[in-house]
Amino acid sequence: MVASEQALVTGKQLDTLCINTIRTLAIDAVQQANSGHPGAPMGLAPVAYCLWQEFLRYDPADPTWLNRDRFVLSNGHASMLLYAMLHLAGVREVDENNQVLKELAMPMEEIKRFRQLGSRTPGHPESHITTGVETTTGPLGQGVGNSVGMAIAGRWLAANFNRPEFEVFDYDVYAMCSDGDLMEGIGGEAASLAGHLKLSNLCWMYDHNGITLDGPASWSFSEDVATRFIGYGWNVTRVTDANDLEMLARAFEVFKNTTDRPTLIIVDSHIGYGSPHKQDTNAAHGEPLGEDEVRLVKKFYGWPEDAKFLVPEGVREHFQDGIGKRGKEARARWSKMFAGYSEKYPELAERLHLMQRRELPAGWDKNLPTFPADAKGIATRESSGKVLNVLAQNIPWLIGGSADLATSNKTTLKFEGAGDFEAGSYAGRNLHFGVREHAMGASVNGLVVSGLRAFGATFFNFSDYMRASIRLAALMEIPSIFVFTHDSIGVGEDGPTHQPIEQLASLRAMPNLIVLRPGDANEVVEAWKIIMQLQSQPVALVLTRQNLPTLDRTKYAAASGTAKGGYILADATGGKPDVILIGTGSEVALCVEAYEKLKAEGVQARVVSMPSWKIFDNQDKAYKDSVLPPSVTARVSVEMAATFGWEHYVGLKGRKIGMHRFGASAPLKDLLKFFCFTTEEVVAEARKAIADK
Ligand SMILES: Cc1ncc(C[n+]2csc(CCOP(=O)(O)OP(=O)(O)O)c2C)c(N)n1
Ligand SMILES: [Mg+2]
Repeated sequence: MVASEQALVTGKQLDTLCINTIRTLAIDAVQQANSGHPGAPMGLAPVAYCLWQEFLRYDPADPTWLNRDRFVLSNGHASMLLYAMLHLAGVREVDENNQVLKELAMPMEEIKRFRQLGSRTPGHPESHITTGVETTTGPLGQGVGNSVGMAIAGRWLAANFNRPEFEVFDYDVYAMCSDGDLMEGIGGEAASLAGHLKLSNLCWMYDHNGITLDGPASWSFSEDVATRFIGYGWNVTRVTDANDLEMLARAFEVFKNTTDRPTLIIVDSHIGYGSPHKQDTNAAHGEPLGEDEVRLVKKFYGWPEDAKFLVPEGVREHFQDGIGKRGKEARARWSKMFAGYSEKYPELAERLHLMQRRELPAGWDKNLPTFPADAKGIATRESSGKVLNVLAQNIPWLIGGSADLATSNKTTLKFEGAGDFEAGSYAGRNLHFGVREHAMGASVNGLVVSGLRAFGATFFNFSDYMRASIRLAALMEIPSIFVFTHDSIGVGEDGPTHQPIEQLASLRAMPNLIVLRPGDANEVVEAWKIIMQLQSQPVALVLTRQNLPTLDRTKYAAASGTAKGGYILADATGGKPDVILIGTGSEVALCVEAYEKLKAEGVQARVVSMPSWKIFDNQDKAYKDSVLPPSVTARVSVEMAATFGWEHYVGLKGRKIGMHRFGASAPLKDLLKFFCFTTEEVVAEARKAIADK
């Protein structure tokens, strides 16, 4: 054997050693936790190894590097695969101030604490917990959805920040996914959007292992995925053996050389590779192997059977020589270039700095409108559109779009230079998500984790279609903006299919999501001010289709009270009400009308506008008691939605005017009468509340 052949063999042995280290770390962690999925990491270890070691442009010494390639594990149940990679690559920890620390993001102790309380190794990857996890995955399809937003962000950043001789952004986005990801509707929506936009910086690696949780994939999944993706406009290539590193490398080369479309790499793999039990496609696989089988598998890998959490000598060093060295050099080149860029374009560099810290530019709130009192008024979707257009001019990285309802949602950015984001023309600020609410939600999250402030809009009723993505934004602690218009039976003739009822209550139940339903145009301005200052909470901004009076703020309290979530809008003389009317959104004006009528009849009422329960709940007790004094038990809530939860504010004896059934198709004025959203009704309920107390 000549020397070069010898080196090749040793190299291959080292590759195998590294791959088996990934596998056995996953096996041991799952076994120790007695919970988790070892099979997918065992099958996919060579794919992750080849990608990270040969292609992924990532410096483990700086996981915050702006131009790093992104890796998404959409099949989040294979979380140990990602944790093993983070450990072996030696990725460093980043603190809450975005400072890179000396310590490892994924020390061995954390792998040993897989799935334990307070560990950095939760069952599914959570980006707010673990450095190096780019986005939270687990609900299948979300990760691939995020990856489209990340790829859009990559293209947008390049189009807006790159300058001749300064290629600040040219990163790629890799997403690993499974049968489940591609069965889920969101996966299809996201792939369709990515194909349409010709996002050639996007690569999905599909773990084609022929098995899902219940049994063979063929029980439920038989379409020709390759043909489907070709139909979406993707480049499709295939690796017929997940263990063939050369074939894998060729596939990644194909991706790198494809400049006009996203790439899908279909990888034929064996779940639980090396395990006699796991290769039986009828076997269940979302569980630990069991001690006996762990031994058998380790024997198959040529591994010491008793060793646990073993990282053989040379493995970490090999990663350092591969991804470590490549990443370090790439980042050093980039940093040098970026230093020159910062000198030549200090304003752009500063922008990137602000974006990374989720801060706002100076003057972000300048030129915001104030709306004069107007009885006829303006729909909150309309005033929101005006405010959004001002903010987007002040904040150059505020971008977004609608799921084919921009004209209705009033979210189009119309100022000069706003432009559209289209295939091949990636600088524009208006995204067109098409009728794909779920992929929109996931893409918005992908944009936000990439440093942009992004919004997605649709009818409030269709928030249900993207709820899983909203939930992940809340869990990830990212400030995604979801704009929902047509927020009640106020939709009118479109009828109950389009009239939200339970959406407010259900979104209010979601932890860390801010729900804001402003009551007039000036509350809309205040709502947007709150939204833009959020750094770790997503928002659902809930707006009307129909006009609402713009309240006279010289007569009633200032709209700035919105910042407290709920505030006294109109009060009884001496601040001693007999009854409190609480409304949100379109029902605030109704409460005010009832208040005036009660006042004329000599009844002391107070109106509380409560655009956000959560923000109100976060105020101190003294403030809350001043708005809703415990001694005043005669209370009425008014909201054109399910009343679920209002007892928290009106008390068990309080009265709740709301919707107790689905709506109906009719002109708005008929619906208001039919469902009792009239001044007379509110007055009558207020009187009953006083009588009941
Ligand atoms: C939206 C969603 N539904 C269901 C699950 C539960 N689940 C976890 S893995 C899995 C399917 C496993 O099959 P596949 O996607 O092919 O992954 P593999 O087992 O091959 O790794 C399911 C249904 C989930 N994580 N997300
Ligand atoms: Mg599968």
